Amino acid sequence: MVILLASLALANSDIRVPQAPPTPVIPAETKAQKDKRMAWWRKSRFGMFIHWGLYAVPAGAWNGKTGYAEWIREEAHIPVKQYDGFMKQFNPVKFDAKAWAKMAHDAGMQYLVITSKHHDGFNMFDSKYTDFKVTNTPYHHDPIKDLAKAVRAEGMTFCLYHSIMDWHHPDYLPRRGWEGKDRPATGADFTKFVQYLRNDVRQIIQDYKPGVVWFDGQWEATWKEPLGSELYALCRTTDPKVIVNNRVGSGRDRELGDYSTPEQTIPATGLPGVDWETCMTMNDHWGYNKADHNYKSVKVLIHDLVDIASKGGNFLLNIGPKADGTFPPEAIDHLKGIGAWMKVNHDSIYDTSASLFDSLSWGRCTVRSGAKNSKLFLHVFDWPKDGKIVVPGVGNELKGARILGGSKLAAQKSGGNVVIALPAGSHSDIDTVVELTVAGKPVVFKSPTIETGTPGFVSSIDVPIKVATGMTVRYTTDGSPVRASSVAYTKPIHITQPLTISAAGFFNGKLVTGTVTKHFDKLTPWPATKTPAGTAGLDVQEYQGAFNSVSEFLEKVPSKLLTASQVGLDPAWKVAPERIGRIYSGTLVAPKSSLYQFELRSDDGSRLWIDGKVVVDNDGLHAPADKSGFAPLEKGAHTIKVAWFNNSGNAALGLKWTTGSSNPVSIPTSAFRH
Ligand code: FHN
Repeated sequence: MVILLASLALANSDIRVPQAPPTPVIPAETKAQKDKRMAWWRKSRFGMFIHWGLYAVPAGAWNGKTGYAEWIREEAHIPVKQYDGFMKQFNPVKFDAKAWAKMAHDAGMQYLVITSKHHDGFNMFDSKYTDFKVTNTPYHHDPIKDLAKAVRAEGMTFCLYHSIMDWHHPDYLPRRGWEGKDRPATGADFTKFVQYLRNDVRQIIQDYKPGVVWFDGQWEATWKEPLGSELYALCRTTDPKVIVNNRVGSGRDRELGDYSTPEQTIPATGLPGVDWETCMTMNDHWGYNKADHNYKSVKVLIHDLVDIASKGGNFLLNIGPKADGTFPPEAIDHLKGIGAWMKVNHDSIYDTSASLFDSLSWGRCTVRSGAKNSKLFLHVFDWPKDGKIVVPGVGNELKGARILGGSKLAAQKSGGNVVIALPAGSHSDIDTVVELTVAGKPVVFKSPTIETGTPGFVSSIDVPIKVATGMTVRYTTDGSPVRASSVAYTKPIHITQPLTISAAGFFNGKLVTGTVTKHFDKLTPWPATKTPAGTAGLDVQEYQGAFNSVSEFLEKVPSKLLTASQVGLDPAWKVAPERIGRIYSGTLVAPKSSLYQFELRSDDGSRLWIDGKVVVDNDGLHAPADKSGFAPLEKGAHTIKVAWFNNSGNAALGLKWTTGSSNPVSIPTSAFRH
């Protein structure tokens, strides 16, 4: 009997006697308390992400393929015992925690997030709850402990990434779809896994005191509420100061955690009102891939950092170290390049907030607001040809301007703008930062926006102008400058002849914004043909195949011919059809002569022709997305063709139209004839 128990224990090396502490409750917190807890993180703006684990041993290569990284066990279907064999090879003798911390610090990073456990389940720290850990490799040390000390010695905050999904623990469910007999789920008890996860997380917080616990792998069906809330509560009750990202919860139930984590993307307008951090790889992989030399340039990485900061976010930039404990040489080089720029310009990043301008033609803006003085950091990406940058709508008194690390500059008000002459001679081809100091908290008057995307009109158009509250917008329609004596905007401007609208904002009778202009042409409608007798609906040619673009089947022979009442998914389809292409064709009857806006929605790609001209191109492999285009049509019949395909996964197809500023609506079936 004793032998049997011993062998059972060895077989399940992850199992420890799980303690079952009471379910923690999320501690109450006022806004002021949360602001205090988040303060260091919000000021930091820039951190290093590190994905390091057993997957660095194969370094992305397996069975002749070289495109893998931290997902290699799943993607290459490596049986768990074979993958565990990498433990015997993991011996990062060149690992130098101080060197890693110094490289991060010198690059201008303020915090560092490293994987304590990724999806493969391997603990990169000395866990008390599993033998599948780094201290059981030939290395024997705990690199997390060493790195935590080194990072703090550099004055940075040490943080940990911990995956909820676990491809190793015998009680984690679901198994990988391909694992079958290799790892049967028989006897797996997910509640025991949850206890293991909680024990491990409590240990990493207690032993390493991370500033952030960065959860991930939260998307599988077994991880559902209240597990996320309870894990968040466990973190916050274990260390009330700890910050937890939003991937602690499945996201299906509600946004849990303290900040959002867009990945490999920068939200177009940031995420106003919430804390957020974009995480991004330097090349194409999170974990080390020895074949991946496709690194973004230092210029792109600095522009990403500035763009993110100008939208009020943090940038978490990833390194995937090698199995020997060194950074890839390209990563080292890029960190140095970023560090050289940060050495001069870090004041325009740390402790700044989002730009107050909608857009700036020459670059970005970050802001440090103060009661007495405020600083607008003007990031000049594109050096203006006339050597001047125009900053629209600044309402403050100007206190001075200078180039960070350089000379003073002359800044002057011109109408509602500030114009700053930049020095002649050489300048950074990445980002020259002008520090503009203004009196008091920054006041920026948003320029009015001419709210129509149409290129013109057929008979007439009513042009709305969006006005920021408290301002008066005045405009001209003859291209002349806008003055305090110009006409005040009170309702959409009705135009029947080609002209240019110029508009600007006034406050207390003074011009306080830049001037926006838009020209409207009178368009000749595409001639209609006589509406054919035909019947309602469209002809459809259907094609089979895994397409990546509509152009792959346009000239092909269709596998099926049918008809459809409109441009859209077949109502008979209960599930999204895959590996399919279609061409809908026939006549579209325009009820009046006008400029038509068409909105084409599709997943995957699509394209719309009217009278043989491409009006909307929404081609390519993508999730459901809308694209619009315009066509001036005479009343009557026009030819229409829509090509669409779905490669795999979800599908979507729809076509809407409008002739004015109202939202597009589905085209009635009566408008189609074939
Ligand atoms: O699956 C992981 C992936 O390996 C990597 O860790 C990224 C980084 O945020 N997160 C998941 C993919 O979203």
